[in-house]
Amino acid sequence: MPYDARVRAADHGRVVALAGGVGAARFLRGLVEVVDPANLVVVGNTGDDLTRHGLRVCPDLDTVCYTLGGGVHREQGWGREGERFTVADELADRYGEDRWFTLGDRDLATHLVRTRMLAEGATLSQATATIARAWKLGFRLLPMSDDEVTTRIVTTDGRDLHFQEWWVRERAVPDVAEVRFAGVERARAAPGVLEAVGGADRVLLCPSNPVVSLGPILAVPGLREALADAHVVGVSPIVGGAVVRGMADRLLPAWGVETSAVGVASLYADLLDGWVVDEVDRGRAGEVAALGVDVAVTHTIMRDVEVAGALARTALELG
Ligand code: FO1
Repeated sequence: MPYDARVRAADHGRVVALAGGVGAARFLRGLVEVVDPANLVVVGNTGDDLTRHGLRVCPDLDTVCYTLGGGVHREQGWGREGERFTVADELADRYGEDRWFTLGDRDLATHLVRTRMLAEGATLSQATATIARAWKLGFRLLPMSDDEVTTRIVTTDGRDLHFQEWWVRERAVPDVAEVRFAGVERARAAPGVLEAVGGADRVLLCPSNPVVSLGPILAVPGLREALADAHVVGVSPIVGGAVVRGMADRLLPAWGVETSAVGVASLYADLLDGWVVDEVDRGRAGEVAALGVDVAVTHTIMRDVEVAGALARTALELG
C-alpha cells in the first residue's frame, strides 16, 4: 500500500529519522508507507565510511538508498542485487589488492559518482543528494556531517582498528576495550540536520546499533541539544536479550550497557519520550517505564513491509 490520502488522515507532521544501516533501512521501508515522504528527513550514520581503492564508500547511506530504491541484495541487506565482482577479481588477481572489503561492480558506480563529486569540491551532502535522487527516494537523506568522522574500535589486545577492519576483516572476534568516533569533536552537523530536528514533530530512533550506528550521530556536536526539546521515540534493536542482526552484543559491554531492550533504552533515557519493544520483552516494559519513558509492545521483527509499516505507525503514535 503506497502512501496515499487514506493514511494522510493520520498526519504525523514533520518526521526526522536517525538511521544506521540494514535495520534502519527495513524500518524506513515501513515508515514511508505511513508518512508522506515529503515530510520526512532521514539522517544517516557516516561513522562506518571508508576509502577503498581510492573510492569513498558510505555503507549506511548506500544501504538506505538501495533498500528504499528497490535495488538492495535482499538476503544480505546491504550491497546491490544481481551483483558481479569482475572489478574486484581483477584488482585482486592482477594487481594483488586485498579483498577483505569487497566492492561489487554495480556498487562501484555509486562510489565512483560520489568520489568524483567530492574530488570536484562537492560536499558529502551534495553527493548524497545526487545519489538519493538517482534512487528516487521521496524523502531527504542527509549525512550526519559533511566532515569526516570515523568509528574506531580499540581492542583489548591494544590495537586501534577502523570499524570495518574489526567487523568485516576480523569478524568481530577481538574483544572491545573502547569505541571512539575520531574527528567528531570538530565535526559540524551537515546543513539542514539541526534545523530538521529542531522543526520536527516526531524524531524516530530507528532500530539500529546503539553504539556504532546511532552513537556517532548522537555524538555530533549540537545533536543531543537539538533533540532535548524534540518528541523522540525509539525502536529497540535488541529482542529478547539478543541482536536481531549485527554485533551490538560485542560492543554494548564496552559501554557498560546490558544487551537488552532496557539496557539500550537507558542509553537514551535523557532523550526518549517513547520506546518500542518486542512482544518477547513484554515482561520488561515496567523497567522502561521506570526510566520515565512511555512503552509500546509490538512485533518488531520486520519480516515484510507490512510489519515494518505497523511498527512505524506504533512508534509515531507513542508518547
Ligand atoms: N560486509 C562484509 O561483511 N564484507 C564485505 O566485503 C562488505 C563490503 C561492503 C561494501 C559496500 C557496502 O556498502 C557495505 C559492505 N559491507 C560488507 C557491509 C558493511 O560492512 C556493514 O555491514 C555495515 O557497515 C554495518 O552497518
